[in-house]
Amino acid sequence: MKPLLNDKGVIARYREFLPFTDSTPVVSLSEGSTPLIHSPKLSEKTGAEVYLKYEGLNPTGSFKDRGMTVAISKAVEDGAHTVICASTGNTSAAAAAYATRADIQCVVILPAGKIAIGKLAQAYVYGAKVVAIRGNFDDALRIVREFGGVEGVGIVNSINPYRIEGQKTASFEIIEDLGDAPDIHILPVGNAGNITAYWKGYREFQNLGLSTRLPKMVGFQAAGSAPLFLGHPVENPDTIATAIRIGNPASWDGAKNAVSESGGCIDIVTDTEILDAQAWLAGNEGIFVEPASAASVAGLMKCFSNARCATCPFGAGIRPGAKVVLTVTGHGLKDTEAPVKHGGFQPLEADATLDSVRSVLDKS
Ligand code: AN7
Repeated sequence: MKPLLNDKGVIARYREFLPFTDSTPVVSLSEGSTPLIHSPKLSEKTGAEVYLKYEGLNPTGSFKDRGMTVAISKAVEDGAHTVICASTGNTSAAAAAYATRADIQCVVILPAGKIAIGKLAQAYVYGAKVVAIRGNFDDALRIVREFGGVEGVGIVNSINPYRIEGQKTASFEIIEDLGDAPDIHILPVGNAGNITAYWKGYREFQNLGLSTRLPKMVGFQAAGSAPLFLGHPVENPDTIATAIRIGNPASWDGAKNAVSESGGCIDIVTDTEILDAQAWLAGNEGIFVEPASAASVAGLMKCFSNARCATCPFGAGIRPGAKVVLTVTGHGLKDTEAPVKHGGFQPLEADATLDSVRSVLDKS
């Protein structure tokens, strides 16, 4: 039988831009190459040309797979028998899947009671050891850092630079799809690894002459978990968007640099704006993303409303026709409780006859 070709995935596509040698093993689930979907209704609403980078279509349902394929491959190369991470849910899902793929152990440290059920299920079914701590994500990451010196144990949070290396490939894909970098890139910010990675990717392709410009980087935090916006750590972060319920981001400096070097900003959206944007996107564009991801969409809408912040880097606003890319970071199916409750959904009830079904439909 012919060996399976490993010709898909972030490492296969972008190996020359990653810290790989010929002997680095490749642990991949064919992640990346996600669609950049034009959004006619967001474009119409804003006058900009809006695209969604739909990262929920990665193998474990979030952008974390891009960084994890690189981090786990390097961990295997370095002889790790176990990887460990703190997580609000998506990092742990990705770490568990890629560790299993590599035949190594995975330990995940999670804030008890604050992980969406779909993500928790992923950690279990992919075979991780799950430890729920009485504390928040920031406590979990502190504990993981304390594992740093243990022989054979690799940390796969985004404090591991290989995670950032993998995640920067999303910028490469966007440049290749659009033919150049967009004018503005909007994304949700939690631990701030992703905004750091995107900025790195955009700069690298520009330095290589593969794009001619750099986008302004605009990050949105949840109003109850907004340390970067406030300029200081938040001790008890809270938001319905549990993925970004983070009070002391590890890549604080990376986010600050991305924003100041690009001329962008960090702003906030409320939980209600997040849930409204999530429902709007699903109901208008047929794209279901998790609450944290909807922060991008809520943010774009805010940029075009009167609530736009006084220090808006775009002055009078984003110019008509500007190319705007929103990263929607995770799939909506990971966390269905909040949107179902928010929507107050109830089926129409009918007897099991055509007449009864037609009659309730007519009345609705
Ligand atoms: C869907 O899984 O931190 O600013 O532990 O899951 O790079 O942290 C998740 C973060 C946005 C924020 N959208 O990205 C974790 C974790 C979703 C996320 C973010 C996360 P960063």
